[in-house]
Amino acid sequence: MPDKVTKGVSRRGFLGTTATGAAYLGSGGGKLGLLGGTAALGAAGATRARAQATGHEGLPGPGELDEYYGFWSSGQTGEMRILGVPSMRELMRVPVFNRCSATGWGQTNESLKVLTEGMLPETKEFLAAQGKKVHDNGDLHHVHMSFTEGKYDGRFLFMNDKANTRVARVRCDVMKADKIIDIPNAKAIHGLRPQKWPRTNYVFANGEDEVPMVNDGQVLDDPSQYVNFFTAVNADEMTVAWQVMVSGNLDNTDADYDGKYAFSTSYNSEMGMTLPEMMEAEMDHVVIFNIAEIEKGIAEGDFIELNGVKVIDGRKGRNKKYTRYVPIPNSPHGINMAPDRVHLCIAGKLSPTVSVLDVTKFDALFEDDSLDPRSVVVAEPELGLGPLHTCFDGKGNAFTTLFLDSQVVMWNIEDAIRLYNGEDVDPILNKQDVHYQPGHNSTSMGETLEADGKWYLSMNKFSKDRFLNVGPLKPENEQLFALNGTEMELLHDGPTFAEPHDSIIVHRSVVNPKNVWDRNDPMWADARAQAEADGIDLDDWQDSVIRDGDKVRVYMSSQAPEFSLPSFTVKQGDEVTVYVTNLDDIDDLTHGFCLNNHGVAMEVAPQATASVTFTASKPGVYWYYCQWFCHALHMEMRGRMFVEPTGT
Ligand code: RUQ
Ligand code: CUA
Repeated sequence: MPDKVTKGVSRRGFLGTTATGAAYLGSGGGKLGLLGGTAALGAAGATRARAQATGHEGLPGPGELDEYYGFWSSGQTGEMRILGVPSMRELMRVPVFNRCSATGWGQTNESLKVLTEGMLPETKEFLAAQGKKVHDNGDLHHVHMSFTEGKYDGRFLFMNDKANTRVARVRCDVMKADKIIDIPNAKAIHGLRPQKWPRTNYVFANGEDEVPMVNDGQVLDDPSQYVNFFTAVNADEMTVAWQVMVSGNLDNTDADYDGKYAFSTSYNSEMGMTLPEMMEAEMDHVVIFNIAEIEKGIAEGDFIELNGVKVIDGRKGRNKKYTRYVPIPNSPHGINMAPDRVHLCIAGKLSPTVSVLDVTKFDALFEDDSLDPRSVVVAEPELGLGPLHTCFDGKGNAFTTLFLDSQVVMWNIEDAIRLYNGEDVDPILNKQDVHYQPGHNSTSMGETLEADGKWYLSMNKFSKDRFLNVGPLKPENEQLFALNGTEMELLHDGPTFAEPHDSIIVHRSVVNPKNVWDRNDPMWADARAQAEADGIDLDDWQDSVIRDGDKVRVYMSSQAPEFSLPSFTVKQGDEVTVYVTNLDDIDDLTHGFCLNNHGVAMEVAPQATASVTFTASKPGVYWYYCQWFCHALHMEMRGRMFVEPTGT
């Protein structure tokens, strides 16, 4: 008997109102058609032209540098991207969870080490059964920088992989991932935020999907036995510090500016397994985690150990020391701490409201069991349909995306509190149409104590009719607004490939990457150690082909426009590792090593020593070449690998 399939679920029915229901269907909704693409594009184009003509201070001209770095997640592409803001020029793509053809990420020995070092044994076994070493996809939703005392400190960027339950760290000095870890017990890491105060000791990560506590197939369709995990990652060591078992699933997360609490939204407090079940309750919740109490509980042994991780029981009604559950309408999604250090804004998604919580009231909530958890709610303004995420200008105002309305609403937090207290005020300051269906938004430095209120970015899930038709798969769209008091001026409107999920906008004074690698960078430590073991001093160059049984190690250097080895010889069936050191010590002089018909290619940036391993299974002559354009004689930068047939 096939499983019963629930067909044709009417969201309209669940959402209550006709307008909401229709708009929720998104791409098919008539509402979108009503938003005049042509008129709006014309206005945006004119604005941009005007801004450029008048030399708007924010828009750098050709050759001029941007004032901000934008760090973008790419959703299902699995990479991190770097843009210049406000120009919105894409500057770099940093592969993290994805396989990258250009750089060899996912193939070089250096990247494979990063990708496999933090892997659980069960993942290794699983991948081996698929004939693979690593996952080559990821779903990177959230990128956030490390903090010191509530400000970005330019050390690391942290990010999640929802697809394969991982957390990664990117070094800001070289803009490469240096640690990727599997998170045990939890499934589908979604929300992720670093601790803001006193510094990023922890990175908090939400598990979105509920599964049996021991997920070995003994329990299957019995949701009463499903649990979910909130994880604290030790940010310095990139290991799991502890986990908290919770009720309901976990969506997004954030942390306060005092180092006391972290908090996560749950859209499925019902622990439902089907859409109707998940949408049953009018109220879901936010879970507040008391960090000091959890650390104390761990120290005192009040935990169970599960897959090597200390797990605290923070389920609803179990132990109010560790967690409190505050009811929030209705399937809440985004959770954003305001730079005023006090107000936490939780977007209602299926409720048109944003719930504002006062974090200074959380101490009392944990001290007094009898307090109504809702006593920490100080405002709940109705802002529009489908509120998803909120960001801040540092001047007491918030911006919330309205997915269903295809708008951003700018509102004042204090006015929302006065309204909640019965005063006759309208907290809404401005509403702007965006195109279309915004998810995340961000403001310059907006998630730090240095929020400067200069730029607002809307990351829109649909572009629909806004660009030339490129087939059934359309790009997404991003729109950048200049902020001036309560005015918002659209200055950029442009497509992005899957997907401008989330971003942070960081002042360039915080970020100082290197121009060339350090020869001794930890990234090349294994290669250098192997060279030393082979009697080769990489600083005093020797070209060498070392045979070690049926393993062959080939050492060569690259200096425009030549490889130091014009050819090398191996035998059929040898496992060959090629090490290339780029001796060029000049900005932007990257070489590559690409071996014909072997699926082998890697980037070798200035002063790097990159390596790649493959089996020379087919006899013949194979050219290798430099695949990063480096010199007028770049085409000539090539050499031959001779593979002798077995038996010669
Ligand atoms: S969540 S669109 Cu993956 Cu960032 Cu709200
Ligand atoms: Cu070296 Cu192209």
